[in-house]
Amino acid sequence: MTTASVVPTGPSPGAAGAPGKAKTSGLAVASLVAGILGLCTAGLGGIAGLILGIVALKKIGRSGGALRGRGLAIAGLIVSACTVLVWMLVGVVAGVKILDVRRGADLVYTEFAPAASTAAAPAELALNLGGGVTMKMVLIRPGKFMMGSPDSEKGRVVHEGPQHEVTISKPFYMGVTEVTQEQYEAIMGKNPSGWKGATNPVENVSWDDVAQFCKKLSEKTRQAVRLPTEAEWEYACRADTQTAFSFGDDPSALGDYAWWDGNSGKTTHPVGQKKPNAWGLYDMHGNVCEWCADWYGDYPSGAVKDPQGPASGTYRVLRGGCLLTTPGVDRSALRVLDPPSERSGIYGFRVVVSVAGSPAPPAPAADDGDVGRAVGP
Ligand SMILES: [Ca+2]
Repeated sequence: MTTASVVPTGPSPGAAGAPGKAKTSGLAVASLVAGILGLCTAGLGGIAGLILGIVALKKIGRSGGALRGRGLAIAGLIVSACTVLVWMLVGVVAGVKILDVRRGADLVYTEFAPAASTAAAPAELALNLGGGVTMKMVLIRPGKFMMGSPDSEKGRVVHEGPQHEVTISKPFYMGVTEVTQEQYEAIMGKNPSGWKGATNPVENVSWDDVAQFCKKLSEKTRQAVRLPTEAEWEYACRADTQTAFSFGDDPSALGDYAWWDGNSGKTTHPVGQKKPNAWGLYDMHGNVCEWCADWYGDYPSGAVKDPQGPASGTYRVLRGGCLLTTPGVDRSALRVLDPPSERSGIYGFRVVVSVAGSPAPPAPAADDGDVGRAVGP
C-alpha cells in the first residue's frame, strides 16, 4: 500500500502518457500503413510465385530442365507461403497493439448507446452486471458550481485554487456507491482487494485497471460507462453546497457520513452504511479514494464548461479522502494525485454513465434554476 500524494510534486506536463485518443489515432494510421504494406507484400509474393511457377513449367518442358524447374517451383511455393505468413503476422500485431492501447487509455466509448436520449431520463438507473449483481445509479442534473476551495478554508492545499465557476452542461448517472468487490468480480472475474468483503469497495486497483473495467462494463451493458471527470466528481460530491464537506463545515460530523481515520479501524467498510449526501451519493467522503478520469493539472483562473483536465500528464486525480485520512483530506475540494499504474489498498472508484444529447429534465419546484440537483433517494 502506498500513501496518497495530496500535494503537487512537480508533474511535468507532457512528460509521460500521451493522450489516449492521439495514441489510438497514431496506431490506427500505423496499422493502416502496415496493412497496405502487407497487402503489397502479399501481392508481390503472389506475383513472384506465379512467375517462378511459369518459368518452372517452361523449364520442365525443355529437355534436361526438369530438375531446375522443380527447384523453381518449390521456390515459388515458399515465397508465396512466406508472404502469406508475413501478412498474417502484421494483422495480428496491429490488432494486439490497438487492443492494448484501447484497454488503458480511452475512457469514452461513444459507440455505445447513451443511457437515455430524451428529456424524460429516469431519476435512477440500474445496470445489470450478471449473476444477480446490479449497480444502482442516480441522475445528476446539469448546473453550475464553484470548483475548488476558498483561501479561508481550513486545511486547504494551494492546488485547490483558484476557485472558479464550472458549468456541467450535460446530465449523467453516477453510481450511488463506490464499486464493490462483487461488482468488480462480476465484470473482471477477479478480486484484487486486500480487505475482502463482497459489498466492501474494491481496492488495490490502478487507473489502468479501472479503464479496463469501464470498457468491459460498457460492452456488457451497451451503455457509455466511464469514470467521472474531476469536475463532475466534485459537483456531485458538493450537491449544491460550498462548505468544506457536503454536510457543512464541521468536521465533528464526519463520522455520520464517512469512514475515516477516526472511525474506520484501518479497514474498508461495506458501502452505503453511512448517511448519503443531499443527492443520494454514499461514501463520497472517506472509505476509499476514488479515481477520476482527468490527468492532474492546474486549475483555470476563469469560468469553464465541462472541463476534462489536461490533454496529457503524469498523474491521474483521486478524490474524497479515505479510511486512513484525516478530515482535512476528506474535504470536497481536496485533490490526490498518483500515476495511473499505481495500485493501493486505499484506491477505489465509482463510475458514471453518460446521458448524451438530452436536455435536463424539469427541475423540482424548489430549484433556483441555476444550480443543478439530483432527484433524491
Ligand atoms: Ca469514497
